[in-house]
Amino acid sequence: MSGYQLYYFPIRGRAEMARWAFAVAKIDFEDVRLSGEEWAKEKASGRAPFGQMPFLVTPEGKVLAQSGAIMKYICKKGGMSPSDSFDEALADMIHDGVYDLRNDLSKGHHEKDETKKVELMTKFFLTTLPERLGKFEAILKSRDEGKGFFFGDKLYYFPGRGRAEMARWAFAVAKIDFEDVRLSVEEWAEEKASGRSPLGQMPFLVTPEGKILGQSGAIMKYICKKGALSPSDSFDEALADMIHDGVNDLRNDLAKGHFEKDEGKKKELMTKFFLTTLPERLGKFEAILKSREEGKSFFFGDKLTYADISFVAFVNGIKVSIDNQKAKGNPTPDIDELIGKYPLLVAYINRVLAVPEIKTWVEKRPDSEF
Ligand SMILES: N[C@@H](CCC(=O)N[C@@H](CS)C(=O)NCC(=O)O)C(=O)O
Repeated sequence: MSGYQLYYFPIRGRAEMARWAFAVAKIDFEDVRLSGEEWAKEKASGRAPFGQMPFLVTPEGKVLAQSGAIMKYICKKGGMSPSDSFDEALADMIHDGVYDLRNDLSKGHHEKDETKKVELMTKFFLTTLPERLGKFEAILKSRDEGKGFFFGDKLYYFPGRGRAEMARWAFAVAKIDFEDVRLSVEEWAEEKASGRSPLGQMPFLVTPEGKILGQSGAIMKYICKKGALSPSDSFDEALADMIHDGVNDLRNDLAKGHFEKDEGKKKELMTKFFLTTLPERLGKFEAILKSREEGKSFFFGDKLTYADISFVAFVNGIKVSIDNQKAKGNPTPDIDELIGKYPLLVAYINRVLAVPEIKTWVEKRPDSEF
C-alpha cells in the first residue's frame, strides 16, 4: 500500500480519471467512497481544500483537491504527462475541453425543474456533444492520423545522438510521431532511481500503452517492424542483425576510448580505433554491401531496413562529433579521407542520407556534442 487515499462519493463521476491514472501508473491507492452522511462530517472537518470531493491525501499527509489537478499529479508520477511544454498545454486543452462538456452535462443532471432538465439534456445530447465529438475527432486525426493516442511513443535519452539516434531515424522513416525526451544528467539520476528503465540505462522507450522497452537495438527494430523496415525473409533478418551487431561492436570500441579517464590510454585507444579498427571494419562493410547487388542500392535492394539505419546513423554520428571537435580546434582524424577510401560506401551513405524523411530529420534535429 503506497498510502494514497482518494476521497469521493460511491460513483465514478469526477474521481474516475484519477482512479484510471493510479491503475496505469501502477500505484496502489485507497479508494475511499463516502456516503452523503460521511461526507457531511468530512466536509465539516475542513480537510477538503474547497469543501468538495474528490480530494487526495498523499502518504505524507498533503491534501490536494480538483479532479484535474489530482489526475495530472498522478500521471506525472507515472510518466504519463507530455514533457514538451506545448504538448503539455495541448493535453491541458483536451482535458479542459472535456471538463467543459462534463460541466454542461452536470448542469442538466442537477436541474430540479423537469421541463428545464429535458431542455438542457436535449441540447447537450443532440447539439453540444455531437459538435464537440467532431472537434475531438479532428484533433485526434491531426495527431499521427489518429492511429494511436493523442500523444505517441516517448523515447528517453541524453541530449545527444549516441545510441538513440537510430531509433529517431526509424521513427522518422516509419512516419510515426514520437516525443524525443532528452534528459540532463541530473534528470537521468532521478529517472534512474525511479527504476522505470528496465536495465537502468538509456535509451528506453515508453509506448502510448505504458509498455517499456530498453536496449537501443531492440527499440530500433521494434519501430522498424511497425514501419515495414525489416527484412521479411528469416535469413535476411539474421543478416540485418549481423550488420547491426557489427555496428554495435564498433560503437562499443569507440565508447571505450571516449569514456577512458587516463589521457595516455585514451589517446592509445582512440588511435587504434580510428587508424586500425574502423578502417578495417569499413572494408568489411563495403565487401558485404558489394555482395548485395554490387552495392548499387541499400543492403537489401530497394528496401531500406534497420541494417541501413543502424550503419549510416553510426557513421554520420561519428562525422558530426568529429566536425564539432574540429570546429573547436581540437586535433581530429580526417573522417572524410578515412571513409573516402571506400567509394561504394560513400555513395551508399549519401543514398541513405538522401532518403527524404532521414534528410528532413538530420536537418531539423537539435545540435549536440555527441
Ligand atoms: N546496450 C545498451 C547500452 C546502453 C548504455 O550504455 N547507455 C548509456 C548511455 S549511452 C547509459 O544509460 N548510461 C547512463 C547509466 O548507465 O546510468 C543499448 O544499446 O541500449
